[in-house]
Amino acid sequence: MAKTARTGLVLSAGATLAALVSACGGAPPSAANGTPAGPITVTASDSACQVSATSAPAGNLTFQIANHGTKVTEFYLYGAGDRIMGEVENIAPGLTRRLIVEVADGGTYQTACKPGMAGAGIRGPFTVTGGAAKGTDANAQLAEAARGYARYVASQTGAFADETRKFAAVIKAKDVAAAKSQYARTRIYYERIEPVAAKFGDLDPAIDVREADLQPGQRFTGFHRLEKDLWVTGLQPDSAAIADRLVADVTALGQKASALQLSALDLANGAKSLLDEVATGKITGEEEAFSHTDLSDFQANVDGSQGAIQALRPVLAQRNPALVSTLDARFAAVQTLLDAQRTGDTFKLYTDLTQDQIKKFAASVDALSEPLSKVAEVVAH
Ligand SMILES: [Cu+2]
Repeated sequence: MAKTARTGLVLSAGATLAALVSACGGAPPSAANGTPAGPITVTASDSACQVSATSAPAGNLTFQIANHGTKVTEFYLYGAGDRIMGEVENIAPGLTRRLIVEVADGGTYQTACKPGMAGAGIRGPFTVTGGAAKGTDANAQLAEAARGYARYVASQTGAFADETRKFAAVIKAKDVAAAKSQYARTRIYYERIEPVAAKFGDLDPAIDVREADLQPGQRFTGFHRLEKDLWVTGLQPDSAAIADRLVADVTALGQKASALQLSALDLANGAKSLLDEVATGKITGEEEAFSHTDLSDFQANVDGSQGAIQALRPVLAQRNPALVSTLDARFAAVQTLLDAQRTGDTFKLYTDLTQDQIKKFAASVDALSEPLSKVAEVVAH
């Protein structure tokens, strides 16, 4: 739950983003715009990421990813500086998923599979030929940043709805062990885009309110209510109803998010407010009072912040390259500390951290917050 992020993003409803999002999943590529007939196939395993072509003409690119491995995987197309051009989350073993991504500019890109959904992934070079010359028009760059982030939000809300339905199903089946193991994993998609979610009035509290923050008369619903059921009180007579309501709220969130129009400035503010979330909620262990899975949320907030910055990267690189270098170094420093607390595909519990480790986390987050707070000014200039 964001105590501070509610004012973090100023969003206006509009049709632009909806149109863009549906375009990503829309018409199949045609030979007319120079895109090769048929998708580029990606064969993913636990140790390899075979892509059937390493170049394509600019336009709509279609990747078809088959997961032949044993771990859940993701597929990304990255631009310079790991800007996310498109991604598919959550490809379970045995499944095939499609990614259609519009790449307008020729240049050097990278494909990546992420077995286990962690780390930098298995990378390969990918060249896009032709297309528009690299635009230096400031407004075009800012608009592309907003579009890039819109793609990110759409992929997160989609995966979030899928995972929440699975989480609700095991709650309703009274499978406490399965629900506990899915809890933190389900929440990461929310924590990555929480500043967006926080714009929709009562949805953020309904999905994510903490017990300690309940207002008089406010019903305790959402993830943290189920967290308490799973870890403290045991499943309650209304747990299934709470799970159903959560699915409905998460579905509503996805619909509302797809109709949003974001500006580049929204991205800058959102990136900063996600770090504020880390500082005020995760480093204190307040977010996950019962499960103590705070580091998983911490990682997701950092991912979300970095997602917004990656979308802004071409603008920032042109206007203030030193700021980009500082941001890269400080994101990397936070990530190094987080990586040190990984156990398997999750993290150590908050309650298992030493005071010294918590202090180091706090210092590295402060050090990252400082350059992040300058991004909005650079974007607005
Ligand atoms: Cu939260």
